[in-house]
Formats: sequence, C-alpha cells, structure tokens
Amino acid sequence: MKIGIVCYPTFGGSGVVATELGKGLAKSGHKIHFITYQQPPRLDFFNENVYYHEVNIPTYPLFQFPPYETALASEMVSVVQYENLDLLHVHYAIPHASAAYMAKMILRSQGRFVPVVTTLHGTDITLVGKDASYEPVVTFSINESDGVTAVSENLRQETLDTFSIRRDIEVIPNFIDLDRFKRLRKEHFKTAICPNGEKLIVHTSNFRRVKRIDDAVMAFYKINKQVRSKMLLVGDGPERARIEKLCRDLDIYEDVRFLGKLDAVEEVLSVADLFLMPSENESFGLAALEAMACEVPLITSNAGGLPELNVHGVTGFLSKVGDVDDMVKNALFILQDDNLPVFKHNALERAKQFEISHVLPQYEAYYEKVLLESREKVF
Ligand code: GMT
Repeated sequence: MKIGIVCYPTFGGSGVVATELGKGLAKSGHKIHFITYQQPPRLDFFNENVYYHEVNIPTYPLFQFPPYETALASEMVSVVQYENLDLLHVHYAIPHASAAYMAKMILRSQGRFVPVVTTLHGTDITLVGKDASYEPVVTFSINESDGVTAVSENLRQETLDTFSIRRDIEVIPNFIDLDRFKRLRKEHFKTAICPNGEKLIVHTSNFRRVKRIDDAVMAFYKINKQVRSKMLLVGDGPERARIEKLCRDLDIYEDVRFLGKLDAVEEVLSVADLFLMPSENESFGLAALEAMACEVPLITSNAGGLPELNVHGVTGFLSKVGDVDDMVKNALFILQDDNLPVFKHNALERAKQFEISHVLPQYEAYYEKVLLESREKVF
C-alpha cells in the first residue's frame, strides 16, 4: 500500500506512535509518505520505502496565525495526486482530521477518491477537542473519516460519550519495539547516579499540567524518607520551572535530576527501579509501556486507559488520581528486595503483549477493511 501519514513531528506520544508505525509499515514493504511540518525526531534512518514531504507554511504580514491547516491540506492533495497514495492516515484529530477532509473534498472534485483514517490519541479528545471552540469541527471530521481508531477502549468510550459520533471506532493500542526498548547493561550509569545503592525512580513526560508531576515529586519525597532513592525526570515543557522550584522548596534538589528531552530514553529506563505516571488523564500511557519493556514496574494513577496497561498488583499498582499516599505505600511494597524482581519480570511479560509485531497487523487489516468499504462507497 502507499500510505500518507500526518502527525505532529514532536517527542509527544502521538508523533512517536505515528512515526514508529510508519517505520514498521515501511519495513513490511509499504510505501510510507510522511507529511509533516518538520522531520519527526524518530525518523532518523534511511529506508527505501520512506518518503518525507515537508509542509511549507508561507507567512504574510496579514496573518497573525499562519494557516497551517490550509498548507497541510494542499500538501496532502499534492502528495496523493503525485505519489498516487491509497490512503491517508492522520494522527491527532485537531487539525489533521479536518485538513484531511478538506484534502479529500478537493481531490473528489477532481474525480480522485482517497480514504482517510483518523487515529485519536487522547488530548485531542479529552482536553482540547471537547472545548467549544473546536468541538463541532472535531465531531464532524471524526464522522466524515472513513476509519477511526482510538488507542484504548477508555478513549473510544470517552469519544462516544463526549461527541455525537455516528460511526464505529476501532481500538488499536500503542505498541513497542522490544528490539530497541529492552534492559541494557548500563551498570556504570546506575553507579554514577546512585553511588550508595539507592533505588532509582524515573518519570518521563512532556511536562504538561495533565501529567501531575507534583504528585510524582511528592511521592518521591515521601519514598525517599523511607528508602534511600534518587529521581530522574526526563522531558521538558511548561511545568519544568514550577517543578524545579518545588524540588528546591522540598530541599530534594540534590536527589532529583532533570535530564531534559532525551532520544535514548531506554538507557535511563534500563537502570530504573520504578516508573511514576500519576497523570490526571492518560489515554494509553506510551511512556509507561516503554518503561515496562525495560523491566520497570509502574506506579500510575487509574486515569483513562492506564488500567488497560498496568495490571494492578502484577505489573505495578494503580491509585486514584492525586492519592499520593497510596502511591507511596505501593511503591514501598514494590521496592522491597523480595518483590522487585517479580514486578520487573511481570512488567516485561506485559509489555510483550504490545509488541509491534502484534499491533502492526491490526493496522494493516484495518486499512484493508477501510479500503474495501471505500471501494464499495465509490462504485
Ligand atoms: O502525553 C501527551 O501529552 C502527549 C500525547 C500526544 O498526543 O502526543 O500523548 C497521547 O498519545 C499517546 C500515544 O497514543 C498516548 O500514549 C498518551 O497516553 C496520550 N496522552 C494523554 O492522553 C495525556
């Protein structure tokens, strides 16, 4: 198949999933055309089946906001026409689904039909999408997509509960490449960070409010009073300055390191003993899956799709959003020497269920289904 993939080319989960999906499909022989405003961070290799089309967004003094959606739709039209694409797969509803609808209509006016698959990732539904400023467009473009997938059952249900959706939504979870995400031998790194045998606790995110990083830091503060530990915070974003201040106020700045955005996050995860994800909302929790693949047990909130990933009492524990004391109690249980190896083992076993080789065929089968139904629509 010749597939156009549209995504946000950032370190964020939706961009990572879209890029890794495209890479996987290209390795399976499909021709993949990325259409983005910048090279996605994980698109850093050569493959004869991968093409990259940059969306050029010309500015003009009249524009307070450059019309990205218009430029994107035009680029989609051009790539579909000249590369003869079979299908467009857009990740994140806003504004990619509506831009794809515009491209589809332009192409249709020229006698060319291209089906559009939209994947919902979370914040496009749970945070931004339901805002009245966007809701009518989100509802319309989901309904007008030829196929819609959501990354968890919880997100599927939330989409159906929030918007007036007249179509099926297929659940296809996030996935992991276990060749890349595995526990690497990085003992020297562990010794450098934890010179006195401390436990190592990790959080990775884009440092947005929805991640409740204060809860992660407060949990660490309390854990550290009972079990000597260190904390690594990977990522960056709007909450960074506030969280740094919190660490100074709690006088734990010596024990907490901010690593910023990292490409090789698996190297950090390889030396971690525990991963914290206390999010207010989390449609799937790709960062937690990456941790599990590196044999790191989880302490998460029970928000969104996290219960579909983190098996309570097996791969870690779930707590109510904001219940830091419960997270601390569970963390101390996992960190006991007798328990830690069991949870680590279980985390990896669970991660195996989300191996890319299981999930990629689900997307391929879904594309086939959409293409078949679309042909029926056209003829
Ligand atoms: O986590 C973020 O804030 C980034 C966000 C995104 O859209 O890039 O991630 C969302 O999509 C990921 C991939 O499907 C999911 O694993 C994340 O759980 C989801 N984030 C939220 O729902 C907050």
